[in-house]
Amino acid sequence: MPDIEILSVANPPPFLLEPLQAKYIVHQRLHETDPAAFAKVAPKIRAIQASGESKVGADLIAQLPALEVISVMGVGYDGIDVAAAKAQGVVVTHTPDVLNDDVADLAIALMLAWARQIGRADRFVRAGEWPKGPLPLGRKMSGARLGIVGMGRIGQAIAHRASAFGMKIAYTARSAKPDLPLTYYPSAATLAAQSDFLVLITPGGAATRKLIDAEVLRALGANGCVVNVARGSVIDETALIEALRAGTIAGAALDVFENEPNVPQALREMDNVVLTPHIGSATAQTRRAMADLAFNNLDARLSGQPVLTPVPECQ
Ligand code: 8YV
Repeated sequence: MPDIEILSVANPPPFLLEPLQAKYIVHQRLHETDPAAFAKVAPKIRAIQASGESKVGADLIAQLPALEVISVMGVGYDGIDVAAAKAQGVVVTHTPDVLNDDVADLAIALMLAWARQIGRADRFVRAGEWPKGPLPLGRKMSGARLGIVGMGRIGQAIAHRASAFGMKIAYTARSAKPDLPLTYYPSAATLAAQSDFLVLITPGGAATRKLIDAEVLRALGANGCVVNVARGSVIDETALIEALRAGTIAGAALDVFENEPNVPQALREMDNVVLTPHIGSATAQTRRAMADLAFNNLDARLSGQPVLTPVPECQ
């Protein structure tokens, strides 16, 4: 069998990189580290291995005439130019479903962490503040109004968990889902006006860029908390910082940011904000399941088999 060359544009975990290297010649970020060497192998590259955060633009795709598949280890693929890939006959795959539980768990954890001040309480005890007096009171999450922006698989998993907390759940999405027993609002602003917690779990990309802007934050109001487990691009980060500063909203719990891994200093200094470093799917169990699916998608295509989980545009 001829040696097959692939390009990794991300930094895959060992449990993905090792099986790839066992079967293929893997050029690890060669396009960035050594463009001259990359130009020589580019005509032979048949697959790209990417992550949910990777950027694979039309310019890179155009340099790879033998490319057959872009396999994303992640459910989000907003950094991939799917139209350019399709135009060149390249299939794009991702890893849906296997991460639903973890991302939904984190959304609930962030809401609880913010409402019950877990981070602040932990810092309070460690700093020896307790003997001086009690921590200021937190907020009750059970029974509160939850608005979910995006009602796909993960949105539904969040709703399922939130119902166990007796939350009053509503959502917005591109269209209403009449089979769900939840209240639908046609826009993020109308949903925000009826929410205590506004959880974002909509795909990133041009269609949702800065969807959560100053107007939506005003609608959420002074008692509201915005929780982002989607993409940083979904919030206007400047408007968010301004709203947090001015008390237009009560707080935020954020797992994703506009310019990861850089988090604005203003957010890092605020006490009414909970911050995590994009860990929605970051458990050993789920990352392994994602890696297996990413490998199997890439391998299927290069073996002439149908891929397992193409992105919707490639189905
Ligand atoms: C990861 C993600 O960041 O699935 C996604 O869309 O954002 C994540 O789970 C990542 O792509 C893991 O490789």
